[in-house]
Amino acid sequence: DSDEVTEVLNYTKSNNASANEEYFGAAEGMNVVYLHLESFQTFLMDYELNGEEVTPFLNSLIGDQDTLYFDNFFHQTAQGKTSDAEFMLENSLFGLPKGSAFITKGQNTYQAAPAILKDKGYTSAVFHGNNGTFWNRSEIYKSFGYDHFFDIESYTDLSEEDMAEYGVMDKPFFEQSAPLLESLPEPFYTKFITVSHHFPYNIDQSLTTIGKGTTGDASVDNYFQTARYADEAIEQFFEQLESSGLADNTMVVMYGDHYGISDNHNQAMEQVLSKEITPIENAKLQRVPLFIHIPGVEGGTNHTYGGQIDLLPTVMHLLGVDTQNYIQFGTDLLSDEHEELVTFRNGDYVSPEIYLIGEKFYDPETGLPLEESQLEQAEKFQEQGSYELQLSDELVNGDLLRFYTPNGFTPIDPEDYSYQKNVD
Ligand code: GP9
Ligand code: MN
Repeated sequence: DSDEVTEVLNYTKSNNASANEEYFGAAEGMNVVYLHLESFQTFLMDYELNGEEVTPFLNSLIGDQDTLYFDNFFHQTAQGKTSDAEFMLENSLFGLPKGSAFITKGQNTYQAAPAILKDKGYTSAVFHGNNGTFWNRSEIYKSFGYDHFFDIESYTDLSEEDMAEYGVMDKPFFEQSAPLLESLPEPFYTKFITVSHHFPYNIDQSLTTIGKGTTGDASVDNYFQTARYADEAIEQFFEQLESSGLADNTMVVMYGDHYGISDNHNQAMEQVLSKEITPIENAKLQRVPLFIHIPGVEGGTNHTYGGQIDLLPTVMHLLGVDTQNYIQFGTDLLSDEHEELVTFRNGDYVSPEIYLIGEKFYDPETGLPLEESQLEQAEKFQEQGSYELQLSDELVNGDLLRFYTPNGFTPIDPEDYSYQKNVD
């Protein structure tokens, strides 16, 4: 009830990180495009397979003048995989410890990004070349306030070669999305969910431009080929943005959704990385790339520790939207007040100086158990993380946003939305 929501609100308010003046509003009024990079892990960035870059286009954006790149950004997903990543980035709420909130909590009240931006005049849309019902998207997107959902029905001109296991291959997907994107009124807030770089990473060999890995573990070896294909598809999308004239006024946010190679494949991964995969290395493998490309903003590599829960407040501040009255568990990655603590769904965490993995505290530099003198801080982080998970779960399980409407926010009625045939 309203007492419970007050406890949550008190916490998120006290945890709020105020915006960095240098970046607040840097993308104000711009279009937003999220590219959901299926199964991308940070180890791929700048990785060379037999002397060849796997992701040359994404690599070229690291150090690009308009692109911020975060190399200590972690996924925080659990069983809900892709849907957990989406849930966090739209709401800055944690996914549930079991199952997928997309499926079990699709009818809840949310104050998600599309709804927040609707009040600022934005139109919103998701593009995804799979069945709209997968992960219950066609329901929960209504509760998020998405105006349009372009699912497989919107992609008509397809040959067999254009299809991957989970939908349209990324190149035809982006190509056929272009006219749909260009037809949206500006400013728009959009998300493109890619699928071709998905486990077990099968791809028609005629579409590949790099060899396989040589570990003997098929999914690890194939992973490089579909990553290269996705990298080319992303480059194609950037070219489309240029040629449509949208590029100058569009912020592009790209994030890896979750690991692509699970720890069942660590033996092969030891060959790939030429090092032993200790618990600390395994935690570091949970890093996923985050790029924020904003025309006219000075880029560079940012080493801040952060996670998917932090993306929403970061993007909102870039758009010039104050977040302190919203219930969001993350904090702006660009704020001086951002706390570098990334809590995983199982209660483990990483931070620049302390990792908690399976009830053991480590010093990530040395790999050794933590010094006695740092235990107080380590336990403080642990308590903070578990309190956040607990509050987030109470909020989601109790559908508590029903009892709280932030000032200036117009509540969403899912009944106002229908995605059939995607016409108004
Ligand atoms: C399916 C796609 C894959 O539509 O988003 O989801 P995942 O299996 O990665 O959770
Ligand atoms: Mn996924």
